[in-house]
Amino acid sequence: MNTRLHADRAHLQHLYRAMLRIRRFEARCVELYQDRKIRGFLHLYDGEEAVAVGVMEALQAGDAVVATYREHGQALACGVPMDRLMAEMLGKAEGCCRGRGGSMHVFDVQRRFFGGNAIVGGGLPVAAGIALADQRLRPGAITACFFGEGAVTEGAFHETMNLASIWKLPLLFVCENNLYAMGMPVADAEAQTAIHRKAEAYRMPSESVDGMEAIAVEAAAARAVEHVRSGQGPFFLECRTYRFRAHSMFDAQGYRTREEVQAWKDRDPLERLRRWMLDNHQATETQLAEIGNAVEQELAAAVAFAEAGTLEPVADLERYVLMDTVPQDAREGNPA
Ligand SMILES: Cc1ncc(C[n+]2csc(CCOP(=O)(O)OP(=O)(O)O)c2C)c(N)n1
Repeated sequence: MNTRLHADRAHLQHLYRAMLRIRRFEARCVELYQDRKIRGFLHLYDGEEAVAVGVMEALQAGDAVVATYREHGQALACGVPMDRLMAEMLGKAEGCCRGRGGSMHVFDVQRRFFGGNAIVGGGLPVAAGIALADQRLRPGAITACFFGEGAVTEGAFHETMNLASIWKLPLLFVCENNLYAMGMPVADAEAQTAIHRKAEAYRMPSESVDGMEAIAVEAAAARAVEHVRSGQGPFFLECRTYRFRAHSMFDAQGYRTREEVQAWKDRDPLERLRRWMLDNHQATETQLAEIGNAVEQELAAAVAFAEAGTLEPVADLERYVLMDTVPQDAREGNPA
């Protein structure tokens, strides 16, 4: 906990608020899902909030972020407004992707938040492309790419690591190692379970950090970002974390014991930070209650905004579909 001593109380409270926004947003999503207002898949980030919040604190405006289908936390921490995100969850035209992305494909070009990707490992080559473009067109900007440890079994991961290293791309790899890829324990899928050591094969520096502690993640991410931004090439940051809920909304969770889940819940990043701030006089119960109230108000307004939003007519279904831009000849299979 030493690193925390270097952070001032306003910053600690800011981190707490950022994590609480994510936790409460998703808890409300569960209710909306049960009310069948959110449809499709819903992968929650419960327990992993310190990773998105800690890493995002180390980034700066103009940096790019690529995430996975478990990306509500990154989207909120990256600055996607909560009301636009909630409208997106409900499939409304007021959503950040006009309701066409939904939970798994949140996107916000203005904030350089480039998804949201349903394909495991799919964001990695995209992130390399963005980093390559930035290296030439926006010197100083870096890309942070979040992915689960399940993605490191994909070929795309190794191809991206290799090219990122060779081309010294301004790319921060952030592996959210929550120990399971759906029901697959990491030890059953990986010969090398110390995931950050994968970077050695690509001569890339790496670090493994306690992903249940926002300040520790922020400190490690700051070191990593400094390396990447200085032009020395990519960095691999493994954050050891845990998802408190099922993989998606429901699974039998036969792959882990209740005791294991409880042991990780005892390390809840929100509760740990709350307790630490109180014990060390970095916040009062009243201040924390005020933060909680403000988050509840923001959330209530976001839900009201989303519920009052518009469902686009079915006739508009093909609008924005790339196929519309393909010339008629090509569509019919005629060579151009
Ligand atoms: C290429 C590909 N293969 C398989 C799947 C099915 N799938 C969805 S999530 C998932 C597990 C991924 O685990 P991990 O990358 O560790 O992320 P986590 O869900 O733990 O955040 C799998 C195998 C997929 N979406 N894409």
